[in-house]
Amino acid sequence: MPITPTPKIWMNGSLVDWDDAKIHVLTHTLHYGTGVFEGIRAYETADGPAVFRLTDHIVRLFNSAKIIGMEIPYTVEELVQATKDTVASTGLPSCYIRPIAYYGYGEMGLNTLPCRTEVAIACWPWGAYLGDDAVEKGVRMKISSWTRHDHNIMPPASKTTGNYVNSSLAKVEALKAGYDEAIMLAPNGLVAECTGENLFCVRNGIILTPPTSAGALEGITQQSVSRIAGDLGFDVRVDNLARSDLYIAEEIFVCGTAAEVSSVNSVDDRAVPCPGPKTKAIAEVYAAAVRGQDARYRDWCELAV
Ligand code: PPE
Repeated sequence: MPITPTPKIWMNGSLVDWDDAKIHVLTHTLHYGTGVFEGIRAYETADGPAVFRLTDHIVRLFNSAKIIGMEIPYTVEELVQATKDTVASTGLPSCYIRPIAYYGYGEMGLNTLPCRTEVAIACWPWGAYLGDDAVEKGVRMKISSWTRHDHNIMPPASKTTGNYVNSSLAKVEALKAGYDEAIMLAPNGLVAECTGENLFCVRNGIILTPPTSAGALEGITQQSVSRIAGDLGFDVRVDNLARSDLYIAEEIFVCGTAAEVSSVNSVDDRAVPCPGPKTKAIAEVYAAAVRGQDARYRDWCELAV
């Protein structure tokens, strides 16, 4: 998706002009995929732009870094404030936010110990990731021929930039085959997640979502949606899913910061009822929650100014 420039990008402690936010071609992370990143959204609320679960996202950035042994030379509070400053500097009521911590120019070779971590935070307007009517119409899914990372190959719990080669391979394969998105299975064959979303599946009235141990990212939308589903009175459980569970599901939806809540209308050409009533109810509450319109979830909205 094309990027629309905004005035400023936060880089290593200060806001610089969009066009000046540059790195050297010998930047370590460009060569080895040794960065960690986040995807966050700010939404328009009655009180101004609010960043959805900002602190939780920044904490996860630090956890991603810790998993790969990277030290971030800032505190969580500093990067929370830096994110707010970046959003405020755009003047936009809502936007997508991309913080990234990476090893910069100056060291080469696989030993990251001497590398210095740099941090940048950019934001720009970004629309619906899986299409504007992804709740109503749903998306066509294909089980990928690519396997999700094994925990001892690339830890899937860390949003490491290099991990996303796996996601890109699966995404492009699915698109070229005429599908909208791919579902990734773990090395043991159980359902992990999608290329950039967590997955939920309804079977026998119970809403199930795969655990981190199956290779799913600890999704912040996944957690939010689970809480919302519980508050709506639904039975929600973290449990393993086989691909056959997907083929006979009563409903499937996927969720993520970029994708929000999107229905699935088929998996490997087996139709899934869509839009399902539980999916619709959850998507509606989520859309209100992120915009600060539901008092139960107001503390998830962190005002940018
Ligand atoms: N799994 C993966 C692999 C993933 O990348 C994301 C977010 C999720 C699950 C959902 O996590 P959360 O956003 O905390 O609910 N994917 C981000 C990047 C997508 C991209 O194309 O880049 C996002 O949604 O921002």
